[in-house]
Amino acid sequence: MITALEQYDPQIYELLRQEATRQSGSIRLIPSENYVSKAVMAATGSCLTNKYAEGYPGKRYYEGQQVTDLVESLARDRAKKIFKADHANVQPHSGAVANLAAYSALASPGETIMGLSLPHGGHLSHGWTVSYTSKIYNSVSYEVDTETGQFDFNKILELAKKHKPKIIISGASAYPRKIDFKKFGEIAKSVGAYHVSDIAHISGLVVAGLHQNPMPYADIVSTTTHKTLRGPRGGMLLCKEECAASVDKAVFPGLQGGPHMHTISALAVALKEADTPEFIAYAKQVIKNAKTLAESLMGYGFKLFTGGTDNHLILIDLRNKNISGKKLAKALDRAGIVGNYNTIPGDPAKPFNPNGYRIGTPAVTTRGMKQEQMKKIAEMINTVTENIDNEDVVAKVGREVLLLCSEFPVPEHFIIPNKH
Ligand code: DSN
Repeated sequence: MITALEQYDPQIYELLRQEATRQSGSIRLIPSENYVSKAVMAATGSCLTNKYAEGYPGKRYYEGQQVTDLVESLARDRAKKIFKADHANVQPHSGAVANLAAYSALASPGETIMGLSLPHGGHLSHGWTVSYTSKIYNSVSYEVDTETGQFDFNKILELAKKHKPKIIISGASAYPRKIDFKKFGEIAKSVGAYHVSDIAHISGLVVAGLHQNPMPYADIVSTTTHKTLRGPRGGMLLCKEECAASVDKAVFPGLQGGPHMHTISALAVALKEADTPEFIAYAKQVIKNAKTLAESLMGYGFKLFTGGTDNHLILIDLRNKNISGKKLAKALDRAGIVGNYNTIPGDPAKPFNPNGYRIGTPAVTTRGMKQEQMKKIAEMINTVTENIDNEDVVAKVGREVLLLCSEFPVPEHFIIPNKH
């Protein structure tokens, strides 16, 4: 397939080769990114990209579904098994669409939803002002306690009593600690609200049994499939039987047309991989690596939001270093260490120029890196931070990054040959 691409479209071939080189030659610390297996990649690039399959297994609007029905049923069954859910919808094209579908399954336009505010670690689609979710619904945001970094459940309950939301959303995109989904479920129940839990970041940790599974406490659980779960890019909804029909209707025909069957086949593969002892070992290592990276960074005087991590993610508060998140992110990127600048709860700096830097360990763990390499990565982050305007030092760290990467190769399908 790669040969065909090279022959027909050398420009795109060359760009993909460059991206493969970037992905294998850099330390990728964006906590929502990963490397999929060769099997997942093969299914993603399969003939199923040619097939329309509007509808669901056994009830489609096109013929020729002999194979697609079996593929989607397999994906659904595997998802139900590992997330302990009554029902799974594997069609959402992304996490944001999955979230919107969950809301529209439970609430009518104009009703109130309540989610974690974006600068406090929530996701845009949790009702943040610039998201369409806040135009359709009346959106109220709750926050974390900026001193402790914990959720103040008394305040969340107070807010819920005041605004009487139809839906309370739990879950986060930039939160380094465990989330008590049971408590969110109790609050939702006490005010007569539905509970939607977005576990996009941590779903791989949930299936590995390393984080509380919100399934018993939420009406609908939403996730992306490509973060710690290590599947193809997409979204998924899991729910109790009583929500199954409304969830399915909300995804199709409510928000989407034809599902991406090639992605669904790749998701089925990833879900099979996630149901193995090897996956549990990977997920445990993700957390061990994050803890070591966090401790090593603190040893260099970095201040971390909440003082550490319980999961795959670390949020560095750079205010004591007098460097903006963007400046550090760009300098580290030049050295081949790739994270993202991020807001810090309680810091008034705007999301486009915040004082935080967000990193995580899923991708480096998939490459086989362990605690020893996390200490080295912390040292390299510190060296760049201390020499932020010295391009010679940044370039020297870049050479160390390449050396480290060469010792931990990524899955072989990333190596696209350069014949030019
Ligand atoms: N944009 C994703 C992240 O990087 O956290 C959330 O979906």
